[in-house]
Amino acid sequence: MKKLLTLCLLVEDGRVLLGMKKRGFGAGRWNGFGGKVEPGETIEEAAVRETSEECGVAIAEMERVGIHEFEFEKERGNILEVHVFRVDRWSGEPVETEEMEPRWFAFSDIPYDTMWPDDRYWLPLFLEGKKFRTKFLFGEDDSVLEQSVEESEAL
Ligand code: 6U4
Repeated sequence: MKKLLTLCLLVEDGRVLLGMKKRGFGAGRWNGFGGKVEPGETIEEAAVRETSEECGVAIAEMERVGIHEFEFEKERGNILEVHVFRVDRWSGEPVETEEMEPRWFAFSDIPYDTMWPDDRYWLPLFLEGKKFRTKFLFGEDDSVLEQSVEESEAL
């Protein structure tokens, strides 16, 4: 079984916007904005909706830059396919919501220790403007058991 999710990272002047997830899946970690694609919705529509719900900004321009396949050892065969978007233009200022507290981070000051453990493997590629496909297998405490990260123009 495969579940589709989105992950949006706003980028401006050598900084990236992350949100501290306040509840639900991934709570306590800095992450991009996003969530599940709902029935009847395109992946892009889901990315726009979730970013608006989670930090109040309306995306005007974005590009798909990566696709992750996440699998958890406890639930083999259940794949989370996460589509990653770099957001280059938007309207509105990021605001705190019930779900997320947004904050800008310099590319040189990414809080990897309080992020999903896979992020340190692929976020550097994102910050270099590269496109990528990844696969991660997570074990106990979301540790990374297996990983593959490939640069890929074809998404
Ligand atoms: P709802 O249904 O809103 O309660 P929620 O608990 O908010 O769900 P969800 O599914 O909306 O979570 O969003 C999960 C978000 O976390 C998506 O943007 C994808 C992202 N994500 C999930 N696993 C990740 C991982 N291993 N590394 C990462 N982001 C991940 O960087």
